[in-house]
Amino acid sequence: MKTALITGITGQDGAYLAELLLSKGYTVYGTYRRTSSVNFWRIEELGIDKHPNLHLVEYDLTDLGSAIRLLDKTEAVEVYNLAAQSFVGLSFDQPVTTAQITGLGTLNLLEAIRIVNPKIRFYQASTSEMFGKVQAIPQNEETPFYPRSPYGVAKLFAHWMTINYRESYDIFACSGILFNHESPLRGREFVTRKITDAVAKIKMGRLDCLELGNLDAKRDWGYAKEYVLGMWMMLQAPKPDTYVLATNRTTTVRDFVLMAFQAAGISLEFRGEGINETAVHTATGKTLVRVNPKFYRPAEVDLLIGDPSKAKRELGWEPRTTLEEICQMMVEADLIRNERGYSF
Ligand code: NDP
Ligand code: GDR
Repeated sequence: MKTALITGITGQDGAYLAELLLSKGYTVYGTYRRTSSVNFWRIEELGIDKHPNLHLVEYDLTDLGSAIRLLDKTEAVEVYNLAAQSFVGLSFDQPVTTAQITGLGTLNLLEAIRIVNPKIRFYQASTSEMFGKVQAIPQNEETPFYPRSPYGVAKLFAHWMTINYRESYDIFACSGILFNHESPLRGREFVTRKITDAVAKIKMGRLDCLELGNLDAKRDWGYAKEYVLGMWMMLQAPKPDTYVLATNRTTTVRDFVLMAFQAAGISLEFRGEGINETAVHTATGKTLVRVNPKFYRPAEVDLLIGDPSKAKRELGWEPRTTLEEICQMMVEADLIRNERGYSF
């Protein structure tokens, strides 16, 4: 059976992709970073951390030598590059680190592939953030890019490098332009999970009020488990290409807040405007959500909505789970975690 390498197995997508590939009989090498306390909670929650075909290997994206040794040692035939400094907000505070990890880190892997084995099939985790200040609605593979964050700029570099290595060296290098995808395994710094975790804490009386930034931002939110399947499908296609994965539906952060509280049986109503906007409990009048400008970004991506028709036509990929279902799943998972007294 095939051997695959996933960078960033400690992240949301890395965990789901590892689960998928193991279920297909792959041997999977998953990379993690050496830190003072490595966190494997996602693969533990999925129950795959002790799988005999899963091997965890230390790797830092910024080290070219490690990339070369990694490919040499694992003999992987498919490489999924999911590791990144992936938090847009942080990229404004740490633009250089973001460029080194998210941008140059990808180039290190592409170089390693060119040196070790150009027959490796490569997947690059590109993003709708590259569309930024959007030039068309909805966005597809032909839409011009206009990134609005150091993260988006770094990802755009990695995206074009992926295409450049495809065209220059005939490497089977795919770029998946994935729109936001969520799940109970989403990191708590991202807005959907921040909201569902807070809903659980408020419901249990452990938090009074949730503070958020821009409530008007619109995102095309899909289900992470379905998106990792799309990644795999890209690497099984007859030729390497670039694909958008999205749901073609967009929702404001404000509406996701309402949806999440509703999933926990709490009815809310928004009042006021701008930094004075709040959401109050319709029965008690208590303020449960307020705006804190500290969560605003120096430049914002106002509206994302993707057109996944190429992926449907050429790969047979389609999103199925609705945002309401994803939200319900996330709230339920956070209620259980908070009842148990721990939440990552
Ligand atoms: P996460 O933030 O959950 O995971 C990122 C992973 O990258 C973690 O395993 C992290 O390790 C690892 N990592 C960070 N820095 C380094 C480094 N220097 N060396 C090695 N590993 C590193 O991201 P997601 O799973 O949500 O996303 C996966 C990929 O897809 C990312 O590249 C992201 O930018 C991209 N993407 C995500 C979308 C989404 O909506 N989720 C949409 C479009 C693209 P550690 O645990 O140690 O921090
Ligand atoms: P995004 O996701 O930036 O789209 O990047 P995030 O969930 O961080 O933000 C979505 C929108 O919500 C607004 N927002 C807040 N965001 C956060 N994190 N915290 C808040 O309190 C808050 N209040 C409002 C943001 O301003 C933004 O408009 C994600 C990441 O997974 C990237 O790695 C990936 O490439 C893109 O999705 C597609």
